[in-house]
Amino acid sequence: MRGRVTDPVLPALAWIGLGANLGDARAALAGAVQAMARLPGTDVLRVSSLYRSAPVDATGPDYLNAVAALRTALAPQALLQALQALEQAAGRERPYRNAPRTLDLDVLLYGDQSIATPTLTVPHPRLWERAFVLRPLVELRPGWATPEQLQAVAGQRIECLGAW
Ligand code: A4P
Ligand code: MG
Repeated sequence: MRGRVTDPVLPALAWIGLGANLGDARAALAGAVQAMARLPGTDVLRVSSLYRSAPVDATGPDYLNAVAALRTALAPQALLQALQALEQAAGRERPYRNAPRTLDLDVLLYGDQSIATPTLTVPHPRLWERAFVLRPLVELRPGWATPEQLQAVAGQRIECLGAW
């Protein structure tokens, strides 16, 4: 039977944004990469360099950020739930919006899907406003963002720390 046209082709290529600015952020991000590789039907294909970035629309310590490319047989909502379980396991608390966090895992892109549900919006709606997303994404996918898009976030402080 033919699927609906909106059904994703599985496995799909999903791009995940990783961030943390509480506790041992580097260990949290490295642990998340290992944990994502253990998710059902999921391979971690590539991981960007580690980046240190100033909080955007937020307060608190500098963040560590990175982007990972997954090949996954998890459907988008199942992937989101799996990532949220990893956030919880890392001690994530949500006292207020954009609060400092031990681990944040956002679905940036999922294949070529556009998803707008109450719990999942893909592409991530603030992706293009954030150097901490665009810089590592473009490291893995050169040319994915236009020079104008990169210029728009050039005022945000971010430093590539290189290999993990
Ligand atoms: N949700 C909807 N779409 C998605 C998606 N594509 N991926 C829903 C993940 N979650 C998605 O998320 C809140 C709700 O968004 C979830 O229940 C989910 O159903 P959350 O993880 O509890 O909170 P959040 O990540 O703070 O929310 P949000 O709105 O994604 O925050 P932003 O806009 O990503 O901002 N500065 C630096 N330098 N580095 C950072 O990593 N992060 C933020 C968070 C702010 N400033 C930052 C950084
Ligand atoms: Mg999040």
